[in-house]
Amino acid sequence: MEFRRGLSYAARAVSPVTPDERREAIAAQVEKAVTNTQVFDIHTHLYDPAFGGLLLWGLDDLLTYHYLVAEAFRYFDMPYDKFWALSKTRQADLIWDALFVQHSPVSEACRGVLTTLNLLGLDVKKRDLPKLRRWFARWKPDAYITRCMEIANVSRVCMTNSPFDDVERAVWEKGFTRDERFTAALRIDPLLLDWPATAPRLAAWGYKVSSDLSDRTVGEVRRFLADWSRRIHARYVMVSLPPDFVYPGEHLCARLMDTAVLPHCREFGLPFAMMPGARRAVNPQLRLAGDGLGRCNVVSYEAIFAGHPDNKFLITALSRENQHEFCVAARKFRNLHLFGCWWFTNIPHLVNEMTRMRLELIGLSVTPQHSDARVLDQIVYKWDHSRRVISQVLVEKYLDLAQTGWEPTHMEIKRDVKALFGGEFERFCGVPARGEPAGAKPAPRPVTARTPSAAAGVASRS
Ligand code: FIX
Ligand code: ZN
Repeated sequence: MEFRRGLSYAARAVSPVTPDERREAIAAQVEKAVTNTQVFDIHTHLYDPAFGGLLLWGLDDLLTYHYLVAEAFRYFDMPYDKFWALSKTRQADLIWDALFVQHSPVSEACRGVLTTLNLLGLDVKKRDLPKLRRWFARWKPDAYITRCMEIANVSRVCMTNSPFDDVERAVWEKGFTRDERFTAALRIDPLLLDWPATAPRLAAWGYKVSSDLSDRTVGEVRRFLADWSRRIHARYVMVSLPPDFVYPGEHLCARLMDTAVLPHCREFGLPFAMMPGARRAVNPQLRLAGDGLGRCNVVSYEAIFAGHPDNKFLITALSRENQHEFCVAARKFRNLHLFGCWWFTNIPHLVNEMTRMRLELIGLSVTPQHSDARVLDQIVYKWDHSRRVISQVLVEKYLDLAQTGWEPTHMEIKRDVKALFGGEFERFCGVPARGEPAGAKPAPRPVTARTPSAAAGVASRS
C-alpha cells in the first residue's frame, strides 16, 4: 500500500491528474468496453432452437439447475428418489423454498437466479414465484433467445454436441436450418472414456469397428469423427477427462487419442478441447448434480502438447489447484489455449484469482470465461457476474501500467476486451482445414439483427 502510494505521488508530480481521477477514468473506460463488447460464449450446453425441448429455458429450468439441486439437498431430508419422482414445477417449488425463502440466497448459483430475474426486468423483492412463472409463460423460445442474448450481450454461443445422445443425434440426422448464433462442438466422452460400450454402438451405426484398436477399427473411428465433424460443422472436438487420466500409456483413452482423435483434429484443422478434473457420479443419487472434482496430473497434458506440436489444444481445468500449473504450461506450449473458469471455479472469488493469475502469467492470450450455461437464461447472470470481475481485474492491471506512465488508450482497451471475449479464441483456432464446407461457417452478426420488438416477443409458451 505504502509502495503504491509512493508511486502515485511520483506520478502526480508530472501529471495534473490525481490517482483517484486516473482510477475513475480508467475504470469508466474499462467498464464501458467490457459492457459493450459482444461475447462469443465458447462453451455452453445450450441448443439451436431446432432441437426443441433440448434447449432449456425459463424459471423452472433455472431453479432445477443441477448446481441448485446439489445445494438444496443440503437442507432436504426427503429420499433422493422421492425428489426425482416429482414434476419439474414441484421440484422448483421445493428448491425455491429451501434456498430462497428459508435461507438468504447468497450462493453464486442462487444469486445468479436473482440477477437473471432482475436484468429481465422482474421484481424479485416480492418473492412471488407464481407471478414470476406467469411472466415466463408469455414467451416463445425464438424471441426469448434473442432477448437473453441481447441482455447478456452475447453474439454467439458454442453448443456441446454429442452424437451419442439419442435425441440429439436424431435431429442432426434429419437435418435442419442452422441458427447462425449457435456454433457446434463435437463432444466425444463416450468414445474416449468407455470404448467397450461405445464400439458396439458405432458398429450398429455402420462403422466396421471391433473392440480391439486394429488399423481398420482406428480408420473407422476416424471416419465416424469425420462424418460428425462435417455434419455439425464442428468448431472443435472436446472431451472431459477424469483426474487420473495418464498420458502416454496403454490405456484405451490415450491410444485412441494418439491414433484417431489427434490425427483427425490435425486433418480437419480442429482444436482438441480437454477438460481435466471431472469425477463423474461421486454421488449417483444426485444424478447430474452428483459429479465431483479432482486435481489432474499436468505432466501428462504437457506430454500431449509437446508430442503434438501440429495440434491445437484448448484446456479448462476443474480443480483450483491445477490453474497455476496450466498457466505455466501455456507459457511453454503455444499450441495450448486456456479458457474459462469451469463449473466449481465459476464463483467470483476464483474467477478473480484465476483471471488475475492468467493475465499476470500469459497476458491477454487467453479466453478468461465461458458460461457453461445449461439453461438459456443463465447467460444473463453468468456474463453479468463475469464481466464485473474481469472488469475489476483489468482496471487493476491498467492502473499498474499507468503508474509507469503507460496509460492505455480507449482503442487499446477496446482491442484488449475484444480479444478476451472471443477474439483470441478465434485467432488461436484459425480457420478449419476441411471440416466446414464453403459458406458453412456462420458469420457473426449483431444479435439485434433478429430482435423483434419486445411486444412481438411476448406470446404463449407452448
Ligand atoms: O462436462 C461438462 O461440459 C460440464 O460442464 C458438465 O458436465 C457439468 O454438468 C456442468 O454443467 C458444469 O457447469
Ligand atoms: Zn460444460
